[in-house]
Amino acid sequence: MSGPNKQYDPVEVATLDPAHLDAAVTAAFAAFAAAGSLEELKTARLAHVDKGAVAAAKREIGALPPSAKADAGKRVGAALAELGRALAARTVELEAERDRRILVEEAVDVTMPVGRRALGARHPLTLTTQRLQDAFVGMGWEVVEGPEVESEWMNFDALNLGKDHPARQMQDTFFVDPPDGGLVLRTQTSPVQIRTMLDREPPIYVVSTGKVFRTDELDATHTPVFHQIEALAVDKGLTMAHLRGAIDHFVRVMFGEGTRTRVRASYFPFTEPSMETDFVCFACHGDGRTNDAPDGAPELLRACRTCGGSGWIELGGSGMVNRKVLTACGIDPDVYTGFAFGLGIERALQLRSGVTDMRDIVEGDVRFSQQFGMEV
Ligand code: FA5
Repeated sequence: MSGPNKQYDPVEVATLDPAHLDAAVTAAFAAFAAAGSLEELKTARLAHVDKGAVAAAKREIGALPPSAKADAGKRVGAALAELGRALAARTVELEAERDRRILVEEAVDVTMPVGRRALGARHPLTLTTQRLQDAFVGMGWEVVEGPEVESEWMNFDALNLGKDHPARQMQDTFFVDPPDGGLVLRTQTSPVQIRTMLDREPPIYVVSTGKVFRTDELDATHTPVFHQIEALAVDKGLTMAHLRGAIDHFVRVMFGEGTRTRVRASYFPFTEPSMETDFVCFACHGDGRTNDAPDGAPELLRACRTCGGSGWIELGGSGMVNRKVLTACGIDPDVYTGFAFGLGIERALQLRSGVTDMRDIVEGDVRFSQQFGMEV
């Protein structure tokens, strides 16, 4: 480094020597050309422009006598300008190379097969429940709900199922601990009838869906936890004809025009008279016999295993609301009449979609649900 400089002495200020400056510029050019990446070019710039011989020469100018400053300044300025141009040109080249490399390295082949993520969808049972509700809502009925843990009084007594009724026995009903505590897992959606009639004045047109529980074994047409839909109408002048009409309409909407159903007399303590609606067996189509029994098999083995040989499967029960039930709910049976029906929703899905085994509906295998499409 130089001290105070009274005279322009190129030896003492070696960096300002033209040959020295030219050599520094040439070395910088070589370093720029050798840089293979923008990172390396930055290193070369730091070494040859920001620091190094040319930067030192620039600093020395200040120490020169005024007469020498202009000449030295011009040469250093020209050298820096040359380096700036070379640096910019090399930057453009290296940026273009980097962009080309990125395009190759990060290319996306849009024709490659991708791993598809399955979309979620509603369970076929949910879809069936909503369709059933829609059939009633389309007739102007209202959807209501009731609890799954129900009082024995609502589930049985208010429905005229006395203490000695077989449905109250342990083999049918799940009792909530302690067993004499008066609570059960509801065995039917009919207690919602009671709750509704206690809660509002006629005219009443309501429908309720939900889980019910019975100590049944799991088989092709039974499960211990299943779903029912319950419909209740209470108004002036309702008759069995209205009940038949409502069931017919609902069966047509739900299962299509040609669905074969039959009604037969039945008994429910809470309806009088009562009837049962059956649909034709989806496995044997009504003839009560199976095709897969071996030749020469006894008659017993030829009976359809789905319907037990009758050719019909029970869809639900119905009837005119028993006068005793109307009275227990504070409705005058001399002024109002009512009808009610309750269907098994799993059975409705079996009928609608030809599901021969109820276990497929409850076991939760996604391959079963997928066959119903992806309605969300
Ligand atoms: C009842 O539960 C009455 N509450 C129905 C009713 C409502 C009658 C209103 C009159 C007026 P039932 O026990 O028959 O009735 O059951 C109704 C339907 O539930 C049956 O027809 C059947 O479709 C379905 N079901 C019964 N048990 C099972 C089961 N274990 N698994 C699947 N579905 C069942």
